[in-house]
Amino acid sequence: MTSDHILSVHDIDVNEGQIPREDWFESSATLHNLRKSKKFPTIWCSGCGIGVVMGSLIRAIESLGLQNDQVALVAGIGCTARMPVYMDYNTLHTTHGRALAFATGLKIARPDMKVIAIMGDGDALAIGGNHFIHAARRNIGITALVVNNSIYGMTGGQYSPTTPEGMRATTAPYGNVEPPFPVCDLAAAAGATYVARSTVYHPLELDKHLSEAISTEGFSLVEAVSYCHTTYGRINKLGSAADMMRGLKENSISKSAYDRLSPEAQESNTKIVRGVLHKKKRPEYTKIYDSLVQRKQEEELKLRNTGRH
Ligand SMILES: Cc1ncc(C[n+]2csc(CCOP(=O)(O)OP(=O)(O)O)c2C)c(N)n1
Ligand code: SF4
Ligand SMILES: [Mg+2]
Repeated sequence: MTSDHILSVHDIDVNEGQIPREDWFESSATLHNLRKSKKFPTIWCSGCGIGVVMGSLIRAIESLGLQNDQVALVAGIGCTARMPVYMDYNTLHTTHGRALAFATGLKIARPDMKVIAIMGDGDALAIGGNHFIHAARRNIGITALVVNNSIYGMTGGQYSPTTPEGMRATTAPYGNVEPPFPVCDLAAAAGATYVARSTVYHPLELDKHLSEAISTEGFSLVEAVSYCHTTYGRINKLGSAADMMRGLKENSISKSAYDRLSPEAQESNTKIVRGVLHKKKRPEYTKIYDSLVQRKQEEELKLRNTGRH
């Protein structure tokens, strides 16, 4: 994404002198939350869906009226994991697969903060798979944002735990023989309290799911289904970024439409189901932990005061 591309997307005409170039990052709420011109252009290929998710995340945080310092974005390594580098919040760019491990430590130290772990499908579910299920099991108040492009984008298109069966990757030239992880089902089964999915063709849905997820007290997951036209798209002959974007429109169905299908049609559905897929109230980890520590401290104080310690 070049500077000029951002300007055109946001309908800012610098040529007509409306806004001096040095001020254009200040000219919209979304751009205002980017890390100024020194971090741009991004490393992303033109047309990649990751930028759409970044826009949604900023709008979701804005909609909740959070100050930038109340938010911490934590990421590992990957094209998706590069996102916090461009954003003007507290940010941690860590090691591959460890976003949730760092995010867990941060949330325990600063339970008042909104902690958001931004991960690719490989980051979250291959090398980081264990952290993922245990963060959900603990129900720690972190929002996991998984950008699922079905591939390891950054490293050149190796198959990932979400590559569909039969699809090709550089490490599966004859087609992938492994079944993919359904990340939303996995999170729900492991104990997450909010699970939702949409696609980069539907950014307004992503905005809504992200703001609901960030407001949730326990572990929340938003799966943002995206695409990688550069690796996965090319090797599977799926066309351009625009073709793959159109594919997300044609091959997805809202949860409400899915719910109206007959049981047989639901069983044979192959489309991506978009919507809130799971909600459950459970006590949040740092709250349980804090009240345990407080109880124990009060008990010790009582014992000390009665001279029995
Ligand atoms: C410990 C370790 N193992 C492997 C890598 C190489 N590596 C970097 S990113 C990546 C996969 C990225 O895929 P994904 O998480 O799906 O993100 P995407 O690039 O598709 O957004 C891998 C294997 C690494 N950096 N560190
Ligand atoms: S390699 Fe794929 S995932 Fe990475 S920026 Fe390019 S299109 Fe996006
Ligand atoms: Mg990926």
